[in-house]
Amino acid sequence: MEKVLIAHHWDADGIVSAALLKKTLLKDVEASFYTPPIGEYCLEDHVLRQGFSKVYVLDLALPEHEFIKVLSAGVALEVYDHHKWAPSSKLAEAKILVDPSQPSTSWLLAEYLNVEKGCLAALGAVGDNGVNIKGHPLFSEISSALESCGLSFEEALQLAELLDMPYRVMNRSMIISTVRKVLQSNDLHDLLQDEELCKIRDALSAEINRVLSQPLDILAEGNIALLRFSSSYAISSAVGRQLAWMRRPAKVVVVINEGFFPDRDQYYIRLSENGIDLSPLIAEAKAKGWSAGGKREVAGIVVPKAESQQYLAHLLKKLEEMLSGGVGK
Ligand SMILES: [Mn+2]
Repeated sequence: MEKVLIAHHWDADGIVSAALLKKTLLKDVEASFYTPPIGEYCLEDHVLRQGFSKVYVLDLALPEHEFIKVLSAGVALEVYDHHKWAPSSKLAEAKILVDPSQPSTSWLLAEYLNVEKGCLAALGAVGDNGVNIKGHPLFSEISSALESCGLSFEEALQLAELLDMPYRVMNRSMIISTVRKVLQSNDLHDLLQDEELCKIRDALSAEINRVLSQPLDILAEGNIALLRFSSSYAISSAVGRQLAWMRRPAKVVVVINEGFFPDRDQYYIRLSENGIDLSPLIAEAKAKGWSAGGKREVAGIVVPKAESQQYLAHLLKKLEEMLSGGVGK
């Protein structure tokens, strides 16, 4: 029998997209599921040594060489994605469907595979966009898809949040077991009560509250708020967002998790209000060979512990300069 692999993103959209593809197009096909190491956009070499005749890649804008690797191994490739990228001619043999106008890969799948737009298709869109999906041109369709299986919008938000839990605690095998749970559940309401996922959600929110209760350092004449903490959970972005959006203690929030990696500190920088552009900080960190990402208003940078103290001083000075130069702009 033909054996195929479904490689998918680790988040809620990736999980429901994998389940949707298996349920529809691959109903009678033996399919294995795979998600890359969390935070890394790659397919590990062992993936191509398992005799799969085809690899499906969902919701993952991998670097092109990863896709070429699949084709060079003589394995057929199908890609479905809503991130913004354009396949080059080197991928001509593959079937590639990229449509950034779609709110999620799950919705794109339903659209292009011509299957019923139900809860799974809608959940990915809710997962990727959160409450902002309400402003999407397709929202009324998405909301009727949820209604068709009796999920309220609030329940869909909660469910999508739960489906993100395995990656939030960096548990890769739980991502795959969650795909199976989605496939096995007859009523998605049951997943709202899933003990394993709810336990993680509660532990994470308790941890976020613990961290948020710690005192902030207010620096640069009240323009920069700094929060250093130690947690084994990947919560710096959640903590930074809550501070910047809800509490707005300063123009810029700097959050540092010293407890996630043994050898590196996680920096998360977010603006509470517009005015400066953080992207030079990202470029600067990348030039040092550090892992860094983000955009104008948010930056995530992973700094080796040996250099962290020096970097923090540099960062604060640089932010202060940017803030004084950027006033009124
Ligand atoms: Mn997505």
